[in-house]
Amino acid sequence: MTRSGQSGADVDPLLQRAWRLCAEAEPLLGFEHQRAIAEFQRILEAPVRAALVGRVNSGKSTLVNALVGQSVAPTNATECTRVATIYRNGMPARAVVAGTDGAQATIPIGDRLPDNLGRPVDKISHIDVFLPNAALRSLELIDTPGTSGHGGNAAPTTSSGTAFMTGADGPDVVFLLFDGVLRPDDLELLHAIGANRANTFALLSHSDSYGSGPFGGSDPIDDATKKADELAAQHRDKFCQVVAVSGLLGEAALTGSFREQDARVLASLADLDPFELSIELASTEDSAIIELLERIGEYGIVSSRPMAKFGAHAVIEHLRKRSGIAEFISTARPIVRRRANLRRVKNLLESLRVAARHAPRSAEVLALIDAAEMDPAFHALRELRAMDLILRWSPAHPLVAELDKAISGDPAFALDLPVSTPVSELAAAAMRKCGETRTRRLIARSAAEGEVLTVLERSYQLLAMRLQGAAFA
Ligand SMILES: Nc1nc2c(ncn2[C@@H]2O[C@H](COP(=O)(O)OP(=O)(O)OP(=O)(O)O)[C@@H](O)[C@H]2O)c(=O)[nH]1
Ligand SMILES: [Mg+2]
Repeated sequence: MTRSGQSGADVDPLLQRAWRLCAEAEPLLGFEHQRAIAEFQRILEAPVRAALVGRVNSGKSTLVNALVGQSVAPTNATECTRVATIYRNGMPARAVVAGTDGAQATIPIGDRLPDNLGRPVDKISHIDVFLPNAALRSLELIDTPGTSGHGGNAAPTTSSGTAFMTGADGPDVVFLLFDGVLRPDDLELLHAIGANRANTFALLSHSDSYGSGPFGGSDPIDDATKKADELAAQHRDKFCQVVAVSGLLGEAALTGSFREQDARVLASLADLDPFELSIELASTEDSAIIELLERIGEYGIVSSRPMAKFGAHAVIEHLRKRSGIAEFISTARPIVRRRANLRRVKNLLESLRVAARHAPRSAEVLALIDAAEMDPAFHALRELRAMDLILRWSPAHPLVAELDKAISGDPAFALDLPVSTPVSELAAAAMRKCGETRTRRLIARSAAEGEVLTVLERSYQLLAMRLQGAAFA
């Protein structure tokens, strides 16, 4: 497993078991399914794909640039991205333009995807952009045209419709960028691309200009962060996380575009009081200040003025922290990977069951699938079903958060303990949780709650067994 960025002991047991199932099923399925099995295995090990969706100007392409660490995606204050574009690791840097007629044309790219793609946008299905880029090895990004644009399309695609986003190569996870208000077309879009709570992350974008902005009484990013927490509680049934981010600050900090001369321009504004500064920024004709405004916005200027005298590195570190992107990636990365693995294994099981129906040794293949489903490594699929059940019954139920933690596959997170907790203590805590969950199950208030607690009791039991094994290894 190399392309997925996972190797050796890091490989999710869920994927290892799925691989074994493929290997066991292949000889029983017959020659005509060999290619399909190879394809299943390719998908299991492929990097995670995240689609960035949202309205025009919500900041999708800016966030792509921040995540890639290179300003490769064109951005603009007016409707900009017209074609779904997949950013992936590969050499040499190039864009492969896939036409709606099936034709493909390769164009070399420099720092940024060119405006001229060689054919009209309505004749393009999508673009594959390859960049030699470490960040893209484990996470591929699909930048999409905004909804509610002039094209009036509710789908993040051009003429290819949503099919491109729902096939086997479609996204594993969805990052929805929004301003905090969930509109009917956002929901329509999420539905059309098959997004669900398990794989949808909501990003409250433009956090640096949230609320009353940088000259208001409070810090817009702090306000946006509080708002994101409220939205997470309000939309618990729709998103697995809601996080406030500023793509603009992230792009400036993570692409290396903020330079020493920018820090000097910033330092020249250090002595102005907030009122003078607001006037200066609103009326300036100084091209260096205008460029700085484009690069880091008003909040970037206001909040990083005190760091400017220490040089560009101090400003970059401040912008990086305030953007919320590095933090989002470090907390979301393991969840994203796990959610992708679960989605892929779920699809694999469904496809294998279909293939088994037509196979000469059908009963044996079905028995293999049943055995895999009973395997502790596949218990997370039961947790996912339990999640669907509780969400249908009571989206605000505290068991939703508990299941989220269990599904993560991360023992410390699942047990609400610090990451530094010794394995033996984690094992003891898992045993205790198992006992407590049994007691809770006995007094469950509904069949749904009882079913979820049965699944969770098994989750803690399996976790305890795994940790005990690790403690004695
Ligand atoms: N202040 C601020 N501006 C941002 C932020 N993210 C993006 N912008 C600006 O908003 C405008 C739109 O950004 P894009 O990244 O092009 O938005 P998009 O969602 O890709 O737009 P479409 O491709 O048209 O759908 C640009 O002028 C960006 O500089 C942010 O976090 N804060
Ligand atoms: Mg865009």
